[in-house]
Amino acid sequence: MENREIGGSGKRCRRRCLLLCAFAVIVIIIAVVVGLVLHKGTQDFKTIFLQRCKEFKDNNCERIWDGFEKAYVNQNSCNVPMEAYDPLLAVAPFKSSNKTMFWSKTKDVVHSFTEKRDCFLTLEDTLLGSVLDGLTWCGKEGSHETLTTGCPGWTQCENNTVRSFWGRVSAAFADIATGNVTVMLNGSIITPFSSDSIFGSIEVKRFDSKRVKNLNILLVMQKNAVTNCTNDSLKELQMVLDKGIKYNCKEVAESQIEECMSQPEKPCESCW
Ligand code: N1C
Repeated sequence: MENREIGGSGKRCRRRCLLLCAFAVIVIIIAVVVGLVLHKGTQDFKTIFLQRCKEFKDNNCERIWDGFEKAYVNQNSCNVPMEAYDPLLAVAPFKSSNKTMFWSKTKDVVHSFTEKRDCFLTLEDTLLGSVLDGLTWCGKEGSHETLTTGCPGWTQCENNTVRSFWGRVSAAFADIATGNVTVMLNGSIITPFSSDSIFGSIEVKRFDSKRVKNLNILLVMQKNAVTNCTNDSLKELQMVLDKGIKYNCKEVAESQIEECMSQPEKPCESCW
C-alpha cells in the first residue's frame, strides 16, 4: 500500500519535472528566436544603410554608421533630441550649394523631377538624405539593437528617433543653402505653408539673408487645386522669412513640371 503511494507520487513528480523541462525549453527557444529576429533586423537595416552609403563612393560608411547608431541605440525612442544626431553630421557634413530645392507635401513630384533633371539638389540627393529616405528605425533601453518595427510614430511623441533625424538634417541642409533657393509647395491643400511642418518650423527659419538672396515658391497646381499665391499661409511665410531675402511665388501646373522632365535639352530656368 505504502509502496504504491510512493510509486504514485514519484510518477507525479516525474510528470511535473517533464512539464517544467518542456516549459523551460520552450522559453529558451522563444528567447533565441526573438534574439535572432532582433539581430537580423539590425543586420538588414545596417546592410541597407551601408549599401546605400557606398553608392556615394564614400569610404567613411562604417564611421558614418557608428555616428548614426550612437544617436538612438540603448535610448528611449520617444526621447531622442535632434542634437543626438550632431556627431553624425560631424562625420557626414553637407557641402554648400546654390541650387537647393526644398518641399512640403510635394515629395513625389519634386523627386520625380530631380530624378530626371540635374538642376536642383534636394536633401534626398545628399548622402544622409538618400541613405535614410523611406526607412524607420529606433532603439530600446537596455538593448544594442536597431529595431525597424514598433517604433513610435509622429503622432505618439515629438522627439522620436525618425522625426528628430529629419529635423536635425533639415536644419543642416537649410544652413548650407546659398543664393537662389526654391521650394515646391502644394496648391491642392488649404494651407500650402504649415508652420508645423519641417519646412515651416525649421528650414525657413534657418535661411539667413547673408547667404540666401531669393526664395522662389513654386505652388504646384493640380486639376483639383484649391488655392493660389494669395493664400494666407504664404503671407505667414513672408512674415517669418529673414527680411533681406526676396520672396517670389509662382503657380505652376503639375503638367508643366512633367513636360519639363521629359525635355532634358530645355534649360530648367525656362521650365516655369
Ligand atoms: O514636414 P515637411 O514635409 O515640410 O518636410 C519636408 C522638408 C523638405 O524641404 C526636406 O528638406 O524637410 C526635409 N525633409 C526630408 O528631406 C525628408 N525626407 C523624407 C523632411 N522630411 C523628410 N522625409 C519624411 O517626409 C519624413 O519622415 C516625414 O515623415 C515626411 C515629411 O514630409 P512633409 O510633411 O511633406
